[in-house]
Amino acid sequence: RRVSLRNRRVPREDPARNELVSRSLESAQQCLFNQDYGTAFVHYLLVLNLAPVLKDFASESFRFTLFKWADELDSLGRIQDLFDCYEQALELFPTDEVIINSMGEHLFRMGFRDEAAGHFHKALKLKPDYPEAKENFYRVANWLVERWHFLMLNDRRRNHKYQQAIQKAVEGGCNTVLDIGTGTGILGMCAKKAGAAEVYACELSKTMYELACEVVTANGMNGRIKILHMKSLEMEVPKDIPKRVSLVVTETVDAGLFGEGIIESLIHAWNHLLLPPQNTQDPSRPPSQAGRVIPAGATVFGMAVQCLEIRRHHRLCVSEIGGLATAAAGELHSPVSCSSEDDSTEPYTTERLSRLPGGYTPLTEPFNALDIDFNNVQELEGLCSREVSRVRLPVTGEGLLDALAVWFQLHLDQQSSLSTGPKEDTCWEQAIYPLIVEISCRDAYLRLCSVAVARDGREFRLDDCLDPDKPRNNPGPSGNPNPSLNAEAELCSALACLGTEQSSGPRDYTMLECAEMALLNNQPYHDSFRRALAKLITNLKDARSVQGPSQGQGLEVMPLTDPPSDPMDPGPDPFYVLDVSEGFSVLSLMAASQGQVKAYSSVEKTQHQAVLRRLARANGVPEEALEFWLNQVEDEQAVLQRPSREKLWSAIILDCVETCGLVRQKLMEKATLARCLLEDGGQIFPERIVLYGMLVESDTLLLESAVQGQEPTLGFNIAPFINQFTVPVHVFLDLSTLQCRHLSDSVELFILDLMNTNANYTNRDVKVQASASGRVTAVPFWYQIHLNEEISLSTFNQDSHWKQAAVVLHQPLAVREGDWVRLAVTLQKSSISISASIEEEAGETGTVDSVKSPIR
Ligand code: 44T
Repeated sequence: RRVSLRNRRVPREDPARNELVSRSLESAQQCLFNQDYGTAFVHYLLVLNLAPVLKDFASESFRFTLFKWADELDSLGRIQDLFDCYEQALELFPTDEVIINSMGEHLFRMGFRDEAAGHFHKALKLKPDYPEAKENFYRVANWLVERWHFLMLNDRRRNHKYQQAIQKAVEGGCNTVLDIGTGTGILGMCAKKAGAAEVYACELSKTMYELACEVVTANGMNGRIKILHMKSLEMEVPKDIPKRVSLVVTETVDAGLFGEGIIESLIHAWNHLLLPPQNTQDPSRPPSQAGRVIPAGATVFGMAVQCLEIRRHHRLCVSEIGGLATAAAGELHSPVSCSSEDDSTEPYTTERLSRLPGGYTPLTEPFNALDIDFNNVQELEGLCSREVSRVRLPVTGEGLLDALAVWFQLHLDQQSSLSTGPKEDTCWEQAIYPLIVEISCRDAYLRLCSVAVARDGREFRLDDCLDPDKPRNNPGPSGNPNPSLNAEAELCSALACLGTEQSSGPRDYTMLECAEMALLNNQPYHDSFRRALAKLITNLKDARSVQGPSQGQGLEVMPLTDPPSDPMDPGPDPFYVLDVSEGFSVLSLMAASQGQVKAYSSVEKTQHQAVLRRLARANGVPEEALEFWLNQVEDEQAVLQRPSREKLWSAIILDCVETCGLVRQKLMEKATLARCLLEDGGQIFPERIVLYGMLVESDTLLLESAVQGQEPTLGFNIAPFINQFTVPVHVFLDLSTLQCRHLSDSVELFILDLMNTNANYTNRDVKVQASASGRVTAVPFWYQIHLNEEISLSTFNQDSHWKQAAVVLHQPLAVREGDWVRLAVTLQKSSISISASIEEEAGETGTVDSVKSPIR
């Protein structure tokens, strides 16, 4: 689309400039035509900077050029250049939602999730109905405002206890307050409301900081609380706050207590931001002249547990996967139980023990692991250099030791505390320290030989500590002469000191994500694939043997040996199988082990490829039967375009459901492409997926998705602000343990046919009958994955590595038993939305409005 500049209004004053603009625009268009995007982009930049009046006219070609050039830069690994281009583009078009969204996608692919999320949010604010940005935003909103914010703000008891403690402190004389990690500003507002003269708050997350500013203004405290967008560790007196404060309030604690850096923050606060502590010998100093912290301290508890659910996410539990012996895989670890060079990995995961599918068995009583006084800076400073100590734990139940569960009590002040324990009615999760070695607990004591907790590439070994019979050849520098003394406090200092231990040297292991580990342990999954692949190959062999001679192929089925080197004797043509699963997958190897198959794996990491090679060797799969796709193809776009025409794929394995319970992005596009690359009779695995769902009433899901009005948040107006980050789809749900009432049977919601992508629809109305009366708050959903006509897998299954997801309805829908509910299901791109209404039956009109109940 070329347009002559003569028709455009360009300032006439400067003919040379006009000439330059005109020439550059022509060059830009010519380069675009020649697909020389880099040069086209530079020309466009020049044109639009010199003649902004052309922006409207050229915006579409400019964007097109930018995206093409960015993709090129991306595949060349020129990341800095890529982002520079976006920056330049945004200088010209600062409110262009398409450019902003696209930059977000690049950021996301590079792993800058928060920044990506910020871009999607911005694009969506500019254009609320922009579907691409919406889908992207929903997928990442969780990073921007983590879901626990909703839970914590909905937790009346926690809010109330904090409020009381703050109010008491302020009334007792602490009148200058700093809220560290203010989130939405709630604790700072409590202090102000209690009458504190000066209140400061800091928050490191940009999104949360901006939210806090909005919230504080909406609550009429604008200018009365000074909010700083910074980490408390960077704060200085008098630069950021005029003088030291008498009270620090904070809830910067995660499930493992220390994960948000509270120890470091408090040490810094005591040294730089707080007045000196009240001296117990000389209590004469008035509270306004002494510093203190809420919470005043914490007690950490631990408990050894057996838990299959934890085990299968952290270590390989099977000796055979889909017919392949696993012994040769070597040591496989989850990122949690194994050491890592990456400092950002934590030594624990978190789980709500009470909601673990299959439950857990305590193997010991809870033990007191550590007491910390947040008002004692010497103690805080000493914590990290404390020596590792030992503990003896009487075993109370027999079982396999899978993990240590850890939780804590937060002592807000002398009177009041909050507990995050597994038996508590709390929104908190517990920290899970998976243990590396499988140990049985047969008699009265744990028998541990080599149990360890690893962190940051170092290992904390429990062996010496826990085996009472083992001779102590190396008591270590602490050399505690009396191990029975205060034994429990010792394990804990052990926990507290995780990471300060010396490294026990590099070890030979491969790291897999928890979900990848659970996938390997998922035997039904692999057996199903094995059977489906075997069936396909048998069918194809039969088909070939019928038409065989005409194709010049042998009738006999021979195992694949060396690649046909002699052109006169091509041997039987192998069947080509491509596995494009994300992450680690052994499906390609399973295919290769069928014989007469040449399998391509899209496993990327060299360590993972090495595991597959080891497994291949150990299972007698010839080396050339397994290839790694990405070693050969630089351009990701080309992945599905091999092999050459005459060697079309017999099977392409697509990974269609993410662990979180959502359909993979671009699944249908991939299926369309894959279908074009299949040989006659070839197959895409799976050929079809069917979505199922059901009606449920679940308050838990509501509490996790939005702040439920003003009442839970101490009367402060917070909900409308943080609820901008509500997403309608909940992911990573354990449907089997979700606290909910089922209000219907499960019902088929949607079918995705991967073998005939044109046959798919995007909207569907489904009628489902309520089996009980109640309020429908959500529609959890899962998938039946059909590999072929006979073999299918459910993503809602005990052994599954998949979690489920749920659409939370915009407004709960009241139903009576027997009512018919109409679900309008939409699958746009790969994101699902569902709305529900009562199906009006003939003669029953007029009752519909009366059964709809708005949210509180
Ligand atoms: N999650 C709990 C952890 N911050 C709570 O940016 C419990 C998880 C949880 N700001 C399920 C349930 C639950 N200086 O906004 C955050 C964070 C900010 C700081 C300034 C600092 N030194 C810090 C440190 C952190 O503080 C806020 C709260 S952190 C609380 C984490 C419901 N899963």
